[in-house]
Amino acid sequence: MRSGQQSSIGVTFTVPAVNPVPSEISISPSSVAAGTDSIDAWISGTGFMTNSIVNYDGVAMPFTFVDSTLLGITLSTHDLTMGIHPIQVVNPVPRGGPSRNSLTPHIDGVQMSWGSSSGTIIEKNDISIPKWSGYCEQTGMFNGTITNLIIRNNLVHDTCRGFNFVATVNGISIVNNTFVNMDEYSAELDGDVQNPVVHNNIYYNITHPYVRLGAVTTPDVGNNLAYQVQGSSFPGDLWGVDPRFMSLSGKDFHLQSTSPAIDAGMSISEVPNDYEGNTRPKGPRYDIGAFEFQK
Ligand SMILES: [Ca+2]
Repeated sequence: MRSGQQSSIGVTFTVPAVNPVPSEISISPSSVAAGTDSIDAWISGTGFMTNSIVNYDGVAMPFTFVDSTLLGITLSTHDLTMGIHPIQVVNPVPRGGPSRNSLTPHIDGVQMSWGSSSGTIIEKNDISIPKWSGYCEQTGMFNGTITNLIIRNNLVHDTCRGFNFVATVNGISIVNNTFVNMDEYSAELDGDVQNPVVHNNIYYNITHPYVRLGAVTTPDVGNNLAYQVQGSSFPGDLWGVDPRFMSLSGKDFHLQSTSPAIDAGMSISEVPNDYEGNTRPKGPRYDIGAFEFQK
């Protein structure tokens, strides 16, 4: 070999840039109330790219790229059904791939949060939020300061968790509702709850006691009908008595003519009618549950 006399052909070996694996840390807001028409939501994380894919419920959707740590999406009524909606960000190859963690924002049946309210009535809703992939969803979430809330004539069924209070509450009436097939309490009264009233409700197949009383002052609970419910009775309860719905499997929670809930309720001036607007009482006394039996 004669050193220094040979030249080599130049070869370029390119190492391609590798896309990051995205990571999602949070979404804001993480939950909204059912019935919301449209909302802008923001996904925070790392490794986002202009040509990332954002999957919502497993389907790619348009998004706004702010920077590698923030993406925006717009959710419409079509997207905002009750329950859980997984969100995952996927980056293109080379490498890239799906985010290591995916977000599970959710829709509660009802939300009253982070403010103050007085004189609110929640009525005539049909709330059903089946457990999704082991996640226990809430019928309702209540924060803030709440005065004189009435929850009446609602149907809550096939839902994991009930009305959940982590609030300062003075005056709440949960009256003449029908709760069916729930995995947890129909109501959890935590926070600072004064003067709660729980009357005239039907509880059917609840795998917990029908109400959990946390830091509660002067509760007035009783005269409800409970069937296949854990725990023990409150004063005046019809305990272990089948309410005889028209069709449990068909989700028809009207009462049969032989129902023991008929004329078994207390008179409650806060409940002048039923789920369908029929005047209460029909017959001599109030019925228990969301439907007043119509002869
Ligand atoms: Ca009646």
